[in-house]
Amino acid sequence: MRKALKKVQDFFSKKLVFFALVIILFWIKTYIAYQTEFTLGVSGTVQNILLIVNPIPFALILFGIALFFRGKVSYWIMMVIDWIESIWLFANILYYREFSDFLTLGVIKSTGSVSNNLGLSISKIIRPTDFFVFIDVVVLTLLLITKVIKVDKRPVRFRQGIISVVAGIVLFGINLGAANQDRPQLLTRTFDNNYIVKYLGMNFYAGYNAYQNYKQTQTRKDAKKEDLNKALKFARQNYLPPNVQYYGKEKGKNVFIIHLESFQQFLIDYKWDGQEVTPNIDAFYHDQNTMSFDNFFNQVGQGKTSDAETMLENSLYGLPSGSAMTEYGGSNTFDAMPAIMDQHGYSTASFHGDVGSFWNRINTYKAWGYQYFFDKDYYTSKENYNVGYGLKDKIFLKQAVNYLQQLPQPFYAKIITLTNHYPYELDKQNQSIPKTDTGDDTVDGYVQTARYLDQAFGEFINYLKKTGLYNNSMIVVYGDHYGISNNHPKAIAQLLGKKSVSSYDLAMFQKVPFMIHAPGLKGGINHTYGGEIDVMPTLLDLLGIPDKQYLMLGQDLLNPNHSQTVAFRDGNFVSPTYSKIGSKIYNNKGEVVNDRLTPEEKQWVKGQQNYVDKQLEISDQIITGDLLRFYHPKGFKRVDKSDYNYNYKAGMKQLQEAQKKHPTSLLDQNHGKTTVNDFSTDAPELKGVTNKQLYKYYQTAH
Ligand code: GP9
Ligand code: MN
Repeated sequence: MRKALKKVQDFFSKKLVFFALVIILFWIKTYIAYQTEFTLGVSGTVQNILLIVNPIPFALILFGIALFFRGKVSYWIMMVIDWIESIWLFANILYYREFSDFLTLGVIKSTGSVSNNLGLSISKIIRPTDFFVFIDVVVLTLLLITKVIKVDKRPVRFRQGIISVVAGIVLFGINLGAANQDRPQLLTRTFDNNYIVKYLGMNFYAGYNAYQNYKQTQTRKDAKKEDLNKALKFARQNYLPPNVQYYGKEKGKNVFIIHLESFQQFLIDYKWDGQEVTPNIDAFYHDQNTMSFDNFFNQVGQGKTSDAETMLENSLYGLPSGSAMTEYGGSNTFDAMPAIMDQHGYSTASFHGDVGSFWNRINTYKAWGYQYFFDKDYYTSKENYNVGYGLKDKIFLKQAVNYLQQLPQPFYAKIITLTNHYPYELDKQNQSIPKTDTGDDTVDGYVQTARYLDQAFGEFINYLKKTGLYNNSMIVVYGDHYGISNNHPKAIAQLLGKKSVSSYDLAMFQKVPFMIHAPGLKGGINHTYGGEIDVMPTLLDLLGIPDKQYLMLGQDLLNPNHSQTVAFRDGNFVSPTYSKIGSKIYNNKGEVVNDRLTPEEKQWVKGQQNYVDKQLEISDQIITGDLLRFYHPKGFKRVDKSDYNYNYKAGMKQLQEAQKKHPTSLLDQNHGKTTVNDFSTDAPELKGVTNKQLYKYYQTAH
């Protein structure tokens, strides 16, 4: 018996065996944490394999360092690394539980941890089982201290270290390749910290985040107050006073921002298979109280939805690459629309059926001053309630109204739909129009999901009509960006009934709907050229909120002097007369006119290009330099991020208290009787499902 024990002891006292043991234990616990502590949204074989494999490469590299050292030192290096790793894992588990996101260096370093109330609530977050991540390090450390495991004193064999580190690097290369295959542009577009961890692991995430943080700190450090002054000068030069005809017309009304995912202007009145594809949105577009713009362009870059949100609520552009929300949303200062509305007596809320971490909304919204963020955690979600990124629109909206009815009025509510998203998949029972027949698989489903979105929109508008919200709200509806990318010119041509499409056609294909509906607002089609950057000043003017003091790069679309040159994120632009795409200049018939322009016209194009370049450059400086931290707009109170907590319980508590303080919610007006039954849906998934089963928090306040 003793002999056998001694044999075991000898075995584990070999350095390589101990090394392997450390790595295997580290690997297992990381994987357990992945599965039990984080919601990474893993689906499909590739993602599942990557999740298993991804802790290994960096473990080999980091622990491999120890193999270059001899005796005790080598062991202690392994243990120190293991402790650091375990603490990092532990800290993330706690942070994630409260904030549904991974820790960032910004949070740790800056006032972040304090301002996120982390210190205060740690005792509430922690669970005894969390300490499982320390079991292996504690045991291994004890075994070493008590010399049960003996230190292998043989000389260093460098080959071992080299093999471990090189194997780690090669494995990481393979991991990264496979990840990029499954989710192209994973790192350049910076979607979500969950994605980085899911695909590349906690260690890579730590390094990546440190790098991003370094980049941010550098540009931030270099930024000066003078840069702000330059930006202010530009904004003031381009500022347009409101149009008196519209100023304050919608003052005090509830505001809806309805975000139609991937919805393009060409879908308006579009017919396929002899049917209108989106009859509800079309009717809304043509309503006599809807002001509809038919030359309104999306201006997003890689940040897609997040860029659209950034523009709409800050009148600042997204970044040339990546997403401003993911890269700067958690650390920057903003003077955003929700905060402004809040300071004018509004409740502010964003509703979305995806996890809160996507596009870093959960952090960015705090900086923008959203009081509530009703993300996926607030809704009942079953397997068949979801498609793609999250809840199907009908099921999402049907549940969203439960929170909407509780918001003290007036409110500013942003409703972000999701189902009409690439790759436009929809289960059979929800399809109500045949696919198009271009033969391009990623295009042909578009009309089906657009139809689904349209029906969901229709159901929501019916709810607003039934409950009376329709009559005391300004309803803004817009498409965030293209649904069919320029990589499908043939299919696009077919959909548009053309032989082929030119670069000019593709630029025009970037139009998305922008509509403002309010009772009493004179409707009609407005042909002004404009884009997402212009929404904020337009809405503030309609709401009668003075906005001259804000640093906005867009202009009120309702001012007749509105600059109609619309910038794209890549520096191209379109306008009612001449458009510049790449090196070509087009007239409004889509003809290339580089050689036909008069010197004056050439000068004009050059002037517009300067304006566009300047606008984009200043926007980038504002964001990468965090310039708004130097700025204090008159009458605006800076947002304190620690005032916000979007976690379900905190949110519900806040909502209940708000209703007590301001009993002006729809629910209050309805004497506490829920209005959720006013939302009728034909969602097949909800057939026979009772309110009690569906609503996560049924009849909360009363
Ligand atoms: C995810 C959703 C989609 O939450 O908003 O973002 P997108 O891919 O369109 O940028
Ligand atoms: Mn989108």
